Amino acid sequence: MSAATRIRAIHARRIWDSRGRPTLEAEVVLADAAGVAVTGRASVPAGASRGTREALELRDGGTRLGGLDVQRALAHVEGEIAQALLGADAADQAGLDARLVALDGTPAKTRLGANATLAVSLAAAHAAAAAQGLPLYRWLGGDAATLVPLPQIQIFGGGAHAGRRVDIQDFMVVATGACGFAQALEWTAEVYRAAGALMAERGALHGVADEGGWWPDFATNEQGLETLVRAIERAGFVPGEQVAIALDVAASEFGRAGRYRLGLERRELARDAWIELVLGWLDRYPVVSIEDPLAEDDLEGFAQLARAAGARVQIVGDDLLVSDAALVRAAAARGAANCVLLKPNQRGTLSELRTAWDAARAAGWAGIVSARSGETEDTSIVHLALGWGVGQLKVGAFARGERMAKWNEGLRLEQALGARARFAGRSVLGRSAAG
Ligand code: 2PG
Ligand code: MG
Repeated sequence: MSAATRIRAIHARRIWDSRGRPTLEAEVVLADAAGVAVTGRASVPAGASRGTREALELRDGGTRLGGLDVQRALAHVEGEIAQALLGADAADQAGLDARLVALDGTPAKTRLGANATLAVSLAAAHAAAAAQGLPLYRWLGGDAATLVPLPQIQIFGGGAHAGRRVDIQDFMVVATGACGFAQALEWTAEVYRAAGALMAERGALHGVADEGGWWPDFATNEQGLETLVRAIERAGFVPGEQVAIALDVAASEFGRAGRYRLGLERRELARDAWIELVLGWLDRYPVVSIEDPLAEDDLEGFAQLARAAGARVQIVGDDLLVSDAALVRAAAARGAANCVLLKPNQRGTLSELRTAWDAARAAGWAGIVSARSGETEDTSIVHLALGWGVGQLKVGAFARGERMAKWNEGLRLEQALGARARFAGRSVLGRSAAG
C-alpha cells in the first residue's frame, strides 16, 4: 500500500436531506506524501418507496424527528467502523468493503446500518480518487470511462412522492434523439416547461412532488401519459423519435399477492388484467422503458410482461432486485426483466453495487444508476454511471437543487471528456431476446 492512501481518520456528521430529514455524511481522511490531509466526502440518500429486501437504513426510532434521526448510525461510523478501518488502504475498495460487510455480519446490514457503511465506502472512494488527483469517474473507470449516460428525467411525480395523488410514481422523458448529454438536458428543459404550461392552462399547476416533477393533478393515470405526450409535442419534439417516455410504476406500492389496487381509479385488478392495461399503455404511448411494472413479490408477472413486451421495451427491476446480484441472476434466469436499477444505498457498499451491475451485464442486461427521492447535493452517482459505463442515469426531475446538482455535474463531465465523450443514445436501452 502506498502511504498516501492509508486511512488516517474517519469522521461523520448528521446533515439534512431534500425532505428536511436527517441523513449521514462521512469523511475519510488520508495524508499525501508531504503529510497534507486529503479528504473524501460522501452522503447518503433515502428512499420513500422502498423494496422490502433493501439493506437497512438505520434510524433511531422514538418520537424526536419522527424517529428518523441517525445518531446510532453516526456513532457506528465514528466508533466501530473507524476503529476497524484506520490504517487500511483506501485504494483497495474491494478489501475495505469486504471488511465493512464482515464487521456488520448480517445479510441486510441490520447491525451497523447500510447508511453507515455506504457513507464510508463511498467517502473512501472519493478519498482514494483525490489522493491520485483524479475525478471519481476516472478513478473508477480509467481511460475507458467515456460513455456519458442517457438521462431519464421526471416531468410529473406521483405515487409515494406525491401523497399517492396518482398511482404511477415517475412520468419521465428520455431524449433518445439527442446527440449528447447537454442537448438531452436542453430538450428536457423545454418539455418540463411545456408540461408546466399545460397544467397551468387547465388550472392544475400546484407546485411539485418530492423529486421536483409537477404535481400530478390527473383524473386517471393515463391522463398523465397523454399530458406528457402533449408536452413533448408542444416543446417541438417528435414523441418517440426525439423524446420518448420512461415510467417508474413502482407497483410494489399498490400491488400484492397478484392483485393491483389503483387508488386513483378506485379499482382492483388481478395480475392478468393489470398486465393487459400496462400493455395497452405500451401500445398507445411511446414508452421505451418501464420500471417495476409489477410488484416485488410478482416475479411471474414480470416474466409474463417481459414475454409479451420485453423485445420492444426496457423492463427495469428496482424493488424487485434491490441492486442485489443474486436477485438479478434469479430474475435473469426467469427472463423477468432486462435492466437493473442501481441504487448504492440499497446494498450499503460500492463493491456490492458493482457486483449487481456485473451480474446484469453478464446476463446481457442494461443498467441505470439511480438517485433516491430523498437526496443531498452529493453527485457521486453521476461518477458511478460514467465510471462504470452503465449508460443510463435517473436523478428525478429538472428542478430542485439536489437534482440539478447531479445534472450539472453530468454537463461538467461531458465537457471534460471533450471529443472522447460518447453519448449513450437509445442503443443502451435494455431489450430481451425476442420470443
Ligand atoms: C425509485 C426512487 C426514485 P425512492 O423508486 O426509483 O424515483 O424512489 O427513492 O422513493 O425509492
Ligand atoms: Mg423505482
